[in-house]
Amino acid sequence: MKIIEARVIVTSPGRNFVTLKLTTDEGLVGLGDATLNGRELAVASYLTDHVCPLLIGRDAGRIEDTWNYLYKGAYWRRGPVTMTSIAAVDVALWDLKGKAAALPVYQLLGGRCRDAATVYGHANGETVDEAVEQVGAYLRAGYRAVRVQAGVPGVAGIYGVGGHGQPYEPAVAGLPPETVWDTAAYLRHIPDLFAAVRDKYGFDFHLLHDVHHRLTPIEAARLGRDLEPYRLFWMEDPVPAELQEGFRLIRGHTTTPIAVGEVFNAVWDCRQLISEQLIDFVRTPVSHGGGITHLRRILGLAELYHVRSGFHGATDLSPVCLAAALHVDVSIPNFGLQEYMAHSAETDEVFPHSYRFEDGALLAGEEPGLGVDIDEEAAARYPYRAAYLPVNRLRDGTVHSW
Ligand code: GCO
Ligand code: MG
Repeated sequence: MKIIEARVIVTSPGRNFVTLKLTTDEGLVGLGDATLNGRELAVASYLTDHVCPLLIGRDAGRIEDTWNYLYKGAYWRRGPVTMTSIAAVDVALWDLKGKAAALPVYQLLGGRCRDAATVYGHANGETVDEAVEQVGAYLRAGYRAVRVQAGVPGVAGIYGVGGHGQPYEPAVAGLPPETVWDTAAYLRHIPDLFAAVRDKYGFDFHLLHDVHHRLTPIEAARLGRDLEPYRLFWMEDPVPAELQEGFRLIRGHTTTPIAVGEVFNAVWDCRQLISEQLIDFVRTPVSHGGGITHLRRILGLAELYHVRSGFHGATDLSPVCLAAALHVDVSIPNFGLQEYMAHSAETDEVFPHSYRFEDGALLAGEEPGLGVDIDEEAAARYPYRAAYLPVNRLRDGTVHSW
């Protein structure tokens, strides 16, 4: 089975998505998600200008070989643009292999280890009361794990809060907005948020929190300790993770589990974190981590060190990526938890899919391949709009991690 066409589709049904579509001489179509929030067109160009021409005439069945061809063949290694592009090709090839075999992708990955992937939803609020109320809504909807974010008094535009009960969407149309950050106020406020949630709903479900790369290791150690009474499932991205040994300091002070990796794109970004057992969950998404092929390598290493999966699943990863994540989730032995933010109705219209939410979990679906399609007519109705993630500053104007 040979690839005869490789095309990139950019669409913005509420937010931007980049999709690679491969067609074979047998008339089968494979899809890969190539969305990199705020840098979408760089990946679109990398694929269109430098990768698609290399795919024409290639045997669609040679997934591992194609991965190595694109990774080693570029000479320049890693980086989010390169690895997102390689991931899109890899995922589209797995989709094609499934369709050619008339099997859902998880069957090609060794078959089911579990029926469905337990997910966590996002509760948020400007105030503690609003956030607590939203946690209740998720529990009533059947979720067994909930991430909670809340506004911090005096700190406007904080990460993870949609405002007035709205779902949270980080990218903003136009040029990047700026937000303000106050570490001391945050560290004082967040333990009260979790005290209020546990006080109202008890301990019979999982709670999570995303620090979003804003603390130093010793500050993160303090927060991890202060949150211990509330038994979090994980504290996410407590510090920027370029300095992997920095996590030793956090680890030495707290038993709150740590999840890291949504900005990683290769096993080399987390090799030390995993092999020194400095983290508990790895969050690298299929679409930024070199696809199903490379992500399975990361999870294979992680399994040796008792590290489990916790794949990124924000709305800036398309339904194609979410479906691919689910096929990995149900087929690996060391699954932890899957993030799930439901996409908008417009996004679901552009990407019809067979995965579905049931009883706090997502079912991967039984269709051959990934079980996601793209409606190109609908996609054409939503042209690309420039949109960026915010830039963050301390009160004195210093640029800080967002
Ligand atoms: C998460 C993430 C997102 C990211 C977003 C950036 O845990 O879901 O931190 O909210 O900020 O995906 O594009
Ligand atoms: Mg996060």
